[in-house]
Amino acid sequence: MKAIVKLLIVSSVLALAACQSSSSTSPLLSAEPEIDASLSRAPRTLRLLYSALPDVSKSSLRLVGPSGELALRGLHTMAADDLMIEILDEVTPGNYTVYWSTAVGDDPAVHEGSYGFSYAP
Ligand SMILES: [Cu+2]
Repeated sequence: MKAIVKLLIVSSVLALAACQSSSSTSPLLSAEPEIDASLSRAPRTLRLLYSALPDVSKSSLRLVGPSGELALRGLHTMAADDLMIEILDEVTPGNYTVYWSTAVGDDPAVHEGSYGFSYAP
């Protein structure tokens, strides 16, 4: 009985470890505005920080808010393992989702993901 429980614990720990080391792990580390942030001031830029330098030519950012997709301009990297872009449209109160895709470092694989933040002045 106890041996079976131990075996189950060991195998689930191994499954977790395998999952964390897989290449499908998101390279996104953090963002400005922060992931899931509740903002009281409207952001004017988005900056996403990755585990290695993004390839801008393989990257895209989209920002979708309460009235649809916002116009963005000037996707670039500050050469600090980041992507950055200016928000052209007015950020009105509500919930926002940032959609990103990129390839980082020497890995040609394109990763993508999304996260949210909210703005209430
Ligand atoms: Cu910049």
